[in-house]
Formats: sequence, structure tokens, C-alpha cells
Amino acid sequence: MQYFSTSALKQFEMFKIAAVGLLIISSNILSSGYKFPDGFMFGASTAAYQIEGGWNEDGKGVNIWDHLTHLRPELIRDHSNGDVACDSYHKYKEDVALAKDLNLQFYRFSISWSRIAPSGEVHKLNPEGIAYYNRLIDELIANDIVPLVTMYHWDIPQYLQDLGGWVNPIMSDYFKEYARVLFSYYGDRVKWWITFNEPMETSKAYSFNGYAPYLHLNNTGYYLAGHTQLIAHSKVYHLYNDEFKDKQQGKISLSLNGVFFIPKDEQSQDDINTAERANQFERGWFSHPVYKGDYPPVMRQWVDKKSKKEGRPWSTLPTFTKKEIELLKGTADFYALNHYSTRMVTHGSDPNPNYNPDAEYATFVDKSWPTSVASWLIVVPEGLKRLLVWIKNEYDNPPVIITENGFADNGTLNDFERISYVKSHLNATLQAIFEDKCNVFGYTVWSLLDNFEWMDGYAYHFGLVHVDFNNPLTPRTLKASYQFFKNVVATHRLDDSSFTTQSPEL
Ligand code: GBH
Repeated sequence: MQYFSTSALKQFEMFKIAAVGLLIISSNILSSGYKFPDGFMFGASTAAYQIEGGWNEDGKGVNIWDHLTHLRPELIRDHSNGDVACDSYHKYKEDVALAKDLNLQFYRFSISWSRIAPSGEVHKLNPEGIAYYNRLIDELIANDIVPLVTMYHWDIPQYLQDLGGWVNPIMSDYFKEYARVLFSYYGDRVKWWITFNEPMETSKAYSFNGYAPYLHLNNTGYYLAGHTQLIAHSKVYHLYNDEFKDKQQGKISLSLNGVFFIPKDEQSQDDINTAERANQFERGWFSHPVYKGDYPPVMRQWVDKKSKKEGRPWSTLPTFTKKEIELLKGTADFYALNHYSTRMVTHGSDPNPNYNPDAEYATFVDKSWPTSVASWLIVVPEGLKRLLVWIKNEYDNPPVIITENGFADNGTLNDFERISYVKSHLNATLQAIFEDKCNVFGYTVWSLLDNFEWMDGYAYHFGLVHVDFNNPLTPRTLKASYQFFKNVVATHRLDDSSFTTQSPEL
């Protein structure tokens, strides 16, 4: 507790207000009453560029987010950047102390490639960058917190981007060599690896006004970037299997995101087909190759057909060789799921470029679904339950860990809407486990801290812990949701009573 003792009094004051609010909010969120199984793992997630700061310290190289935010600040909602962010590069012990106080079994963080190898090439490593993650990993282990490490959370070194980034197939080899460095230095202590965070989002950054590198290469760039990441993932999986696994005994997967699509009219066969097609384009794009060996047949068919109609000599969706298909199949030791929201769909086209036009669907929201400050983050806990069932049926009930789930608001400490969101999604998870027999073994909240929310800068907050970005000391303050989550971790239950009766003591 020493790390946040300075603001303890303030927090107690805040908490008194919070406790009253909780009594109000807790009454209108139903809990199924189930208890999380004993071995169920709870964690919190962050990503390097969003929290670390220290953007040019101790030999770190420039990555695409340093580059974009410095060159085009006007693209970021509040013209901000991650130069300092939560300053976790210096305050990592404080972050670990928070995770410890929450009693988390694990902490998910990502490694900044350009901190390890400034240009991305491994013949020139940066010892101080390597030392930073050694310190972080050691600090976690000293506190009995399991590290779950993402190798790539959207921050490719700028030099590799200048070589084409993820649309250049050779990146799969650069990534493999970077992964080899990580296994060699950290694999003795890290047993849980995620190669890519949300490869679909990385791909969008090549197709239209998305994230860095902010390219506009349409679906050609979109599918190429996805293809390279899939090949890279399979190479890293096999590298680990062949050269490290015997000794290190770890597990590998990739974190896949996506809206879950449900039929607008649950009785309409056409809407049912459209929802299934949309889910295959959104989620099957990466899961199908990894679980079944190739792109989903419906995706192959529809993109090929469209490319032909457009008079292209080949399909915009690249083709795997037989060998690549074999190498991809079976490369997820567990299903890592990032999930935030759900949409209803019907056959048509959507004005939002986030929804792949090749899949021909239009999205709708139900007016009863609660919203958030982020227009995309509509609250549909039932969607998570249905998605977990979809994954169970589609991929033969794999072990699933939710590697991200969380809620955006304006940063209030009395974040009852976040509590409500997390609680209802945990409840949906419990229902999936007990009513649908889904094999879910862990849940990770996004995020431990308020942080740099990409194109939304510091305007939207996702943390259980508030960070004051206007204060150069970036002080951390616990929110009401922190206390809520701490209680869930401690009791493995969502019961209102246990939380509201215990909270004033904290
Ligand atoms: C995750 O991505 C990221 O892994 C994490 O870094 C991030 O901080 C967190 O979510 C919260 O955003 O429909 O045009 O309005 C979530 C990625 C963000 C992808 C919103 C779809 C929709 C934009 N999603 N985006 S739009």
C-alpha cells in the first residue's frame, strides 16, 4: 500500500460516495448467483505504447505511434501522444503493487519491439530495453503475479514500417527473430505468450483511416497485412515448439477481437446467414486458419467472387500454400478473446468502414442497449455469452481466456457504469460456463490504468485506476470499479451483498 498512501485519505472520501452509489447501482444489475471455479484466473491488461512513456529513453527506437503522433498530432482527438503516458517505464513497481493489491493471478502487458531492438532488426539489440522488461517480469514474479506477455500490440518499429510493415511478407521473418529474442531472454519466467494483439485492427490500419501507420490501401492492404501476421504467428508458434517448449513449458496464442454479430430478425434465415458470414469475416478470418487450417470457406468464396466481378486478375484475399495451411493449423494453445460489443445485422452495406464491405452486411443497435462515451462501445452482455457459445461450437470447445473486456467513460472516480459493464459481462461469462458448458478459464479487464487510447488520446478512460495526465507525476487514484473488481477476485462471486457490506472497510 505504500505506493498510494499519499492519496489514501482522498480515496476514502471518494469511497464513501462510491459506497452509496453502489447500493443504488447494484440493485439493478442481476447476478446469476454462480461462483467462478476455483482455478479461474483474474487479470488486468495494458499495452506498451499506451502506458509506458519513456518514448526515446535508454536507447529505445521510434515506432509507428511515436512517428504518427509526432508528425500528425491533429489526427489524435486531443492532439496528445504517448511520450509520457502513465510513465510506467519508471513507475512499473507502482503498477505491479496495484495488481498485487487487487490480488490478480496475472498481469497482461505488451513488449515494445523498438525498445528491444530500436530498428526492429535483432542484430542490434538494446540492453537497457531488455533490462526494463527483466525488471518488470521479476517484480511481477516476486509478487506472485503471472506475466502474460503480448509480443506485438500495434507498435512496429518505424524502420520496419518504412520497409512496408505488415503488407511486406518478409515481416514474418523479422517477427520470428524478434520472438526468438523474447523467448531467449524471458522464456525462463514467461509461460504465457500472445504473439499478436487484434491482428484485424492492425490490418485496418492499412486499409482506411484507422490507426498508425494510417494508410489507405483498401481491402488489398487489409488482407495482405492479415496474411503476413498469420504466417508470422505460425512461424513463432513452431519456433517455440521446436526450440523452446521442451525446456520452458509455456503456451502460445494470439488475441482476437471483434464485434459479435447477431441476426436482426432471429427468425429470418437470411439474417441468420448474414450474421454467420459477418462473424466468419470478423473472427473466423484469424481463428479459422489457426484452428482449422485455412481462411473460412465463406470468406474465400465471397472475396474471390467480388474480386472476379471487379475484373481483378487475382483475389484480394491471398492464398496459403498447402504447407502454410498445415503450419497454421493447431497454433493456438488456448483461445484468447478480446471483446467489447455486439451488433445486429442484416444483408446490406454499412457506412462505417470498420465493417468489411466484402461481407455485405449492415449493422443495427437495439435502442434498449446502453451506450458509452465511445460510440462503438454499446453494452450487450448477452452478446458475450452468445459469442462464447459460438466459439465453443465452431472450434470444439477450446479453453478460452478473455484477454480484454472493459468500458469507456470520461474518467470519473465514481465509475458505476464501468462496474455495471464489467459485472454484467462477468455474469455473462458465468452463464456461459455453467449453462452452456463453455471452457472459459480466465478474465482480463481492460484496463488496469487509464491510458493513451490511441486516436482518442486521453479523452476516453478505461482504467480501474485513474491517472492524472495533467500532473507530471502522473499520480494514480483508485476508482470505485477497482474496489468492485478486487472484491470479485477475492470472493469469486458477483453477489451485491458481499461487495456492499465489505466496501466501507477498504
Ligand atoms: C482494444 O481494441 C485494444 O486492444 C486496446 O489497446 C484498446 O485500448 C481497447 O480495445 C479499448 O479501445 O466503430 O469506427 O467507432 C479495441 C478495438 C476499437 C476496434 C474501436 C473497433 C471501432 C471504431 N476496437 N473500433 S468505430
